[in-house]
Amino acid sequence: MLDTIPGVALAAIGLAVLAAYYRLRSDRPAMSFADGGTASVTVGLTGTEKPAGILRWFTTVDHKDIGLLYILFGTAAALWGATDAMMIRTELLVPESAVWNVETYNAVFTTHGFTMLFFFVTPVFTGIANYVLPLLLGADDLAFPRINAIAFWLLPPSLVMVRGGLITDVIGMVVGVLPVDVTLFEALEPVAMGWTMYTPLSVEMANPQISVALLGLHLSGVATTMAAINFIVTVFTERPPELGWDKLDIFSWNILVTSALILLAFPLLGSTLIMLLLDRNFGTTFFAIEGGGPMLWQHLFWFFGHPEVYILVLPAFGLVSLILPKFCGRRLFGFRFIVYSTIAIGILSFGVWAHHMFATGMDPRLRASFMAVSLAIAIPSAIKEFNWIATMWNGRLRLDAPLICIIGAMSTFVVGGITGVFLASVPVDLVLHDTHYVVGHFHLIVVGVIPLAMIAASYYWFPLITGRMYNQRLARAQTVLLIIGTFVTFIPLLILGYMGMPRRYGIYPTEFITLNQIASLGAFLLGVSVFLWLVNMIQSARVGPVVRDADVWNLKETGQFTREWQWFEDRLEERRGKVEPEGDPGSESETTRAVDPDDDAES
Ligand code: HEM
Ligand SMILES: [Cu+2]
Repeated sequence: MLDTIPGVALAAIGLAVLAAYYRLRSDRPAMSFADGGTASVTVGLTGTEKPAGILRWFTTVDHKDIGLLYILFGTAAALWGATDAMMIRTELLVPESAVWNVETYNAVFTTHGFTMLFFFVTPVFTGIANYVLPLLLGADDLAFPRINAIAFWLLPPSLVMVRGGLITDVIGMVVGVLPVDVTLFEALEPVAMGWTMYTPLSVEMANPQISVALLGLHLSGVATTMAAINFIVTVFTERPPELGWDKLDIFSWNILVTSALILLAFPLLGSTLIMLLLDRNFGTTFFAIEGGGPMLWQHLFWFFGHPEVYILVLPAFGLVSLILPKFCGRRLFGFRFIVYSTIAIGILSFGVWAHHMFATGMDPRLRASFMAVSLAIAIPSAIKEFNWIATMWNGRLRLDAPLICIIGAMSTFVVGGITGVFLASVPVDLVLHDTHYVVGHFHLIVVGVIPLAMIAASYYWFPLITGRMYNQRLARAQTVLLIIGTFVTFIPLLILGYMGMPRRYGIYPTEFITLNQIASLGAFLLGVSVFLWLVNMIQSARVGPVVRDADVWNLKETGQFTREWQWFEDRLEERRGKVEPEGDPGSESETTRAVDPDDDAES
């Protein structure tokens, strides 16, 4: 008792100092960057106040800039994770371990998973939401612009920590030619435990880089949670009064539900990672046999892990629901039911985690109940699919690149989703668990639905973001190639799984060779397709034809010219000098200029 008193006193003094500091701060005249979304209204915060050049990107708190940073970061991470994927598929071209050694193979599928799930999918969706959600709501910015910036800037260091082993390996090799001690670099090997980090393996592997990676994942979880809180508060507090819940657009609805899932799931992952760190470094026994045992890890991990798969996919569903009607010339069929199904998926997703553990020898009665809930979650998913199809029914379809992406996403979701329903059935899962069937199932979604929805968004909003148009023929060809590549890569994996090929092995019996080679061919098609997308985006952002009419997609005709496009139109008109720019007289000189992609985020 006695020794706690100084601690409590210290804490009290600390709090008092903090309180005094904030009192003082709040007495000062209003800061130009108040953490409220109203900053731009009250102080006329325009782009001209941003520092020029590269400094702008390091100091920005503008949601559009941060959105672009997120998208760039996520794309870069995706390319890194895709390099891993190409390495995996190259090794699997031949049955023996001929290309990489087994350790490298194990490391590569581990970092592939981490990079794609934590540093590609969620950051890119956060970026898209950052850019368009305030525009869709009619808000000036997110509720906490600075927290937004902090959340983003935590991601690059966490990626470096998670992938550290490879980086230190390369540094070690380069520095190793000089007469210096490289033991530290060599000690940190790439992690090779699988993205699910199952104990006891993850506790007992000596590689210290594992602990660094766990800290990196923890940090990325903090960043993701901060972004989620920001979105939740924004949707609740930054909506204009006339925008009721029934009028909230479908993408914002999906981001709201996704953020709620993040808020409930990621802190749990964070605590679980800390327990693993303690077990590894401080002799605790959370996951030791005499403690909670390896099953405790699996329960905690999958209680996060299953909601995580919906955290990944719900924003994609949001984009499909938002973009699809624009190219069908009709309103989204069953808007309400799509919202309800999103919420239902969100709730149910916390009740199915043990379907990842059917093969562990858990109580059969528990297994049965998890099977029932897992089968039930297919219902809201199917409701979405039916509503999308009904939206297209009798619509006037315009097969522009965004719609082709969306149709592709709907198709891959049918196969990806239904294969999941099979897995949810205990007797089937006992046969297929840990085979390539599971890999095929989830990749049809994480490579089919998710990137296709992102690319649909990129083709849909590219003119709004850059003020320029891309090469539409190339875009259509790229999308078709991506859809073909997805099926060519992952349908063979489903069959390989049925044939009994286990996942996470770099070596396999020769009877599996043909299907593996087809899958690798598909993966290279995917690579080509992504390359074409990249070329189109970069080249068009630089020299694509300038957009002069904001109604790029003829949305006015069908009454679907939504807020973000209205914002774009206002901005174009402002630039043309039809409308006096508000507030800052400094921007008057810009009014006669054509749309310049370099100042896309200025007004
Ligand atoms: C239609 C609803 C779905 C059902 C019923 C379902 C069911 C399942 C089941 C039972 C497993 C475990 C298989 C095993 O390891 O033996 C599984 C694995 C997986 N599913 Fe699904 N799934 C569904 C949708 C999704 C979606 C939408 C995603 C992704 C966005 C997804 C991603 C995954 C992933 C990543 C794994 C593998 C995790 C791992 O072991 O590394 N699933 N699914
Ligand atoms: Cu699951």
